[in-house]
Amino acid sequence: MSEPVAVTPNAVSYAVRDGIAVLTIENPPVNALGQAVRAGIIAGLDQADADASVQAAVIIGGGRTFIAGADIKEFGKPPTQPYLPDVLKRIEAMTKPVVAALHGTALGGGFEVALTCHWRVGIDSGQVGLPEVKLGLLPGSGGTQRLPRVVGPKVALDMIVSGNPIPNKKAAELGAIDEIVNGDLLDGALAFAKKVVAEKRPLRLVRDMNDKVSNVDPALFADYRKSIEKKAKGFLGPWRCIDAVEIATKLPIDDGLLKEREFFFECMASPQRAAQIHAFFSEREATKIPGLSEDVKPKPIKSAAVLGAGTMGGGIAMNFANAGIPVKLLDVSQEALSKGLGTIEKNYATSVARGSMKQEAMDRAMKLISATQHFEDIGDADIVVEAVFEEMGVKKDVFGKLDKVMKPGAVLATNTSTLDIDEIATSTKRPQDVIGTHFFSPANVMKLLENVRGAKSSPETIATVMALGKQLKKVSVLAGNCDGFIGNRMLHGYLREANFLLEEGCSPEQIDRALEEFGLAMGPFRMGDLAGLDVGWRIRKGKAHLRPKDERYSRVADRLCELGRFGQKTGAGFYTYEGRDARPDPVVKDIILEESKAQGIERREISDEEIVQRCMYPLVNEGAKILEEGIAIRSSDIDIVYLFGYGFPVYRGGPMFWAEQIGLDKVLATIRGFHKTHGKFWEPAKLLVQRAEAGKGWKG
Ligand code: T1G
Repeated sequence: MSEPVAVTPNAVSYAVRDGIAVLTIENPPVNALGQAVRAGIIAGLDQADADASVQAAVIIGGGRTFIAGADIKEFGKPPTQPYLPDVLKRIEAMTKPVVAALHGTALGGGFEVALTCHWRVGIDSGQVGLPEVKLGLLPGSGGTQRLPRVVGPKVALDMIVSGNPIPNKKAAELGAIDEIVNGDLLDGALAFAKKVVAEKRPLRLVRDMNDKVSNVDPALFADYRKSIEKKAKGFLGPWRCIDAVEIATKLPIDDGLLKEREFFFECMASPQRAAQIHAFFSEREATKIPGLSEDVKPKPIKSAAVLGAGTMGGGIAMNFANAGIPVKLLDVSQEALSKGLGTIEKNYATSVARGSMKQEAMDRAMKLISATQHFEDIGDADIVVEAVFEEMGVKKDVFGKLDKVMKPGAVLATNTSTLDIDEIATSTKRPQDVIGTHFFSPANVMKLLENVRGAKSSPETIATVMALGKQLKKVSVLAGNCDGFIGNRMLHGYLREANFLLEEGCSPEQIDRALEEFGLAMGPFRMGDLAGLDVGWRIRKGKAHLRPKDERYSRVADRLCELGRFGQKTGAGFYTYEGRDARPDPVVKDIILEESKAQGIERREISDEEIVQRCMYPLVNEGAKILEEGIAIRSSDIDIVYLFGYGFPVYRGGPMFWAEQIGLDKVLATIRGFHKTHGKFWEPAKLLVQRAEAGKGWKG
């Protein structure tokens, strides 16, 4: 092979091996299609075309992956030439075969480059996909027009609307990859290119494959739109993805490409794209902990224990098993253990029945979960996560026992959702090993892991639980220690205002509907009925003595609980239930009217806009205080907590980002209005005032 020559510095190198040009993309970490890469591919293809000794070309990714997409960091900035469509046009104009060699994650524009090449080979372990919809976009460089021509419109819809990648093996079965290479990928790609040349195969372009996009039943798209109605509500991208794929079955490809580009720019200009890309980078930013130096190494977690075989404990144990980590579930009650293991097995069986998990994966996971009633059986675990009753006395007693049995250096984690980590740590002789790892229910489903540092949690312990989050495929955020940490602390204001609005004139269904229209997965009252109203009731009763006598307080939820109406689990809460079907209940309406009267409140018509502001702005105001106090490291961490733990719509980017898009000055003005009308709860956060009056966002 000739010495690789950098066609464009740090982007694409060019070499010739046995008459085949090899273009290697060198743009770590993921070979994103930045300007230099785009220019380098064109330059390399020009060189290959012009060199009579070159018979074909291979495009391959250097490092760990093929091209993983456009350079997202370029979005929102003025586009620079050559544009990606120019690169694709150059590939299609090649007079010699071009073979894409795929490994790692060939995603977005990367997969679009591959689909434009004449042939595609890949190694088994790689994946291909078009994840643009997750960024508020759609494949904007031919993906919606070429993929249906290769795999058919139905599979293309599944891939493009979900944004989920598929393994190269599956792609080969579907015809999107021509050969799976065993052994060295480059050798395989070169051999394939030589074979194509030797067989004098005519150059095959996807654009000329029209069989699979001809005579397609239009019902496919109507049905598809119906199938995503609930999940895609409020989003723009998924609907444009369907429109674009439908176009591929109606127009010649060049017209289709123009239409796709139009949809792409529409999505690119949408605030949803800005929000979803904010979420993409924020999720990664959240793992960066200032002050945690590079040389602090996380402790390896090769074994775990979970204390408490209840709903949370069982779900947490499943997370470890799913990550291939053996886990011991400890509960002093055999009955609780049997029930817990039964629930775990049922959860897995449901996933297998749904097709989201293979039976062998379930069997593997179940084998990794063992049960015990004895503390001494868990002492050798690298981490123990406590998930017992949410009461400080019980927690401290359990941590005292853990302090005695766990091996030195084991991480002692608590799943508490609000209690003081430092106080729990006082019941051990090793506060440096104590930390909060707050999972969200259902723990085996919700992605958020809110890690909570105690005053004495060591850097190593912090680094270990942050790395554990990645191992468990969670999205981790580090919070400081305060009542409610980040998420639940912000939730107080949200729930307080929702209940006040009931007394001021709203019904539970009006508030739930307004907030679900806003984009929340579930409104506060349906959510309360689902989670169980007794949980909050117990916490409020525990804090009643702290509440100033003159402080406004809504008794609606307490009165429901006093009637034994805890929500779905008792068949009635804010709604009555036939199965999961929630129906408004006149009993609740009467209680609300009585409470309005008791509070001397004149009920009034309340707009959906006021409902959204009254319920969402407390998140922003409390978020600003959390930032001020250093409980959250950055505003985007707060967004991540709400996106991954509380069902905040990702197309709004999270409460803090959403407030910035409205304008902090406008948000502050409304909060000041509420402060005048509704009193002290609406005292604007100092940081909000400071940033709004400076005309700035949260950063910079
Ligand atoms: N552009 C710029 N930076 C990117 C990037 C991208 N496409 N993908 C990842 N990074 C950065 C990331 O921010 C992080 O930076 C580092 O790379 C490692 O990422 C035209 C318009 C590829 C599966 O949506 O899904 O093509 O924090 O921590 O866990 O139609 O990154 O180190 O500074 O995630 O191994 C479509 C997005 C773009 C793929 C690797 N492509 N990336 O996961 O590493 S739009 C995507 C991922 C497009 C076309 C359209 C993942 C990954 P830092 P990481 P990872």
